Amino acid sequence: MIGTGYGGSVAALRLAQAGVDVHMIEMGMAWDTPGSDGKIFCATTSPDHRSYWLRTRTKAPLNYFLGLPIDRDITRYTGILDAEEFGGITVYQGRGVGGGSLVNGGMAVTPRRENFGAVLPSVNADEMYDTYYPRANAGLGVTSIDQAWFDTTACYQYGRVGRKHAQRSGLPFVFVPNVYDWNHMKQEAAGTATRSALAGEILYGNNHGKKSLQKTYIALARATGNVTVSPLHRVTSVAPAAGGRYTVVIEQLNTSGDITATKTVTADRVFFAAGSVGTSKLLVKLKATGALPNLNGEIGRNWGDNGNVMCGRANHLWDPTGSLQSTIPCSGIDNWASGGAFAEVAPLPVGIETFASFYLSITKNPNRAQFSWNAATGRVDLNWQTSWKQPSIDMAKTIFDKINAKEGTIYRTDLFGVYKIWGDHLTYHPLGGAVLNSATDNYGRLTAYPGLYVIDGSLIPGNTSVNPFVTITALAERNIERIIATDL
Ligand code: FAE
Repeated sequence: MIGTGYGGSVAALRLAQAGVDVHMIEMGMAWDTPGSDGKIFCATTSPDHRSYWLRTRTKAPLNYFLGLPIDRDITRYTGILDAEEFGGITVYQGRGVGGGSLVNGGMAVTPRRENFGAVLPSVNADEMYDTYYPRANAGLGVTSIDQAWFDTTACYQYGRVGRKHAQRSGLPFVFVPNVYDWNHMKQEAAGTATRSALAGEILYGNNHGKKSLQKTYIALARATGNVTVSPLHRVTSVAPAAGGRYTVVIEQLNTSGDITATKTVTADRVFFAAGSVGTSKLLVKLKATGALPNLNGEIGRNWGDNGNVMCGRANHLWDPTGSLQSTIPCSGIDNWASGGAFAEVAPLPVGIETFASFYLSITKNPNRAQFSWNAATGRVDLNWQTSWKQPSIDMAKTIFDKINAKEGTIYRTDLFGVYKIWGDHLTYHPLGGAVLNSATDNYGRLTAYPGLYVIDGSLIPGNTSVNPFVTITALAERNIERIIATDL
């Protein structure tokens, strides 16, 4: 198993339960040991060496405040959040055992059924909604906020302002499920549990309360006794070996990112679960450099950013959003049907009153990019261009222009630079690059090479209409069930 995110964790658990010995290889750290401050993870407001993957300066997604840059120098370390830069976009990804579940907002959203045909056209929707989405939601520990508590707690004042503004403009406000333990959050608010969501923890990990994959699928997988996990190990090559097996080359890293050993193992089957970017980069390189030359021509294509775009709005002084904000989003504005945008009502947990409302929008951006091997640099490039975010901005404006007009408010221009409204330089939701029923068969098999599979976000062609990890998990549940039944 290459990678320990959603796809990798689901596949590891189900294979292990079927009696298969599974070796999970993860380039990031284990994240199971506290640092000198007694904490495993650092807070978003005070990033240290643990924050970023092999950087000497932080690269915060929201990188300005009041027009001033907020990034700071850090010691280079195998930190938890990778801000991977391509020509036209920075792709944020989790690094460590648990993948994106270590750093994400935990928003666990099942797409509306009427949108599913556009998300995964070759997949039977009845099976997904009857069996695999429920299985994924149960496995991830998804629950919803107690709405009576939402209505009264100080830490969701920003959510209530978001609701009021959406509803006053006639836009559909929705509550969104999450994997955070809501009882723990209530105790944080009451002062009876150590604060995590209420202490600004999120982007660089949550010390308490969040049910990351380490606590769900990976814990169950380890409990079978059939799973070994190797953190700080990075797969660099997979090639056919004798007897229908595969030779896998793995580099061991130290916490400075240096290679301390190179290991070669042989496997009966290899699952690419390195995430959309990780899997696409590996497959494109292996096809181009001759290790897996027969991979089909769709490898590396149909990559999208889930239409991510961010913005903030400046509220009136009578609409404070609160100095104490839970980092865990629990609501959104669903204008997908009429405007092509679904906006998370997101926190701005800086610890002071900002009078700002902040949003991450997921939009129906039709642009798709391609990964390609660059022989001159020995790297894989992605041809996404920043200007390709314009459709996303236009769709997000169907929500926020309307709210601003109704409220008599304006956009914040100090969060992404000086006089810059839109956070259009990034994505949290990379999807595609080895798309189902195109680069693979309809269950993720790389058919030119029996025993090689893709089982992560790279199977999904660029957009899920909502936050993606429930769909990645459900699709992995579907595919691994078929693979275990027919291929083992
Ligand atoms: P992923 O979770 O990225 O796991 C891949 C793993 O493979 C990583 O641990 C890598 O370190 C590892 N890896 C990569 N290359 C190699 C290699 N060569 N050798 C060994 N290991 C390797 O993949 N989604 C939601 O649904 N709701 C949210 O609220 C949400 N918030 C987010 C917030 C942030 C800041 C970010 C960055 C993402 C967020 N996401 C959210 C996206 C979500 O985390 C992402 O879609 C999934 O994690 C992708 O799952 P995969 O299994 O594809």
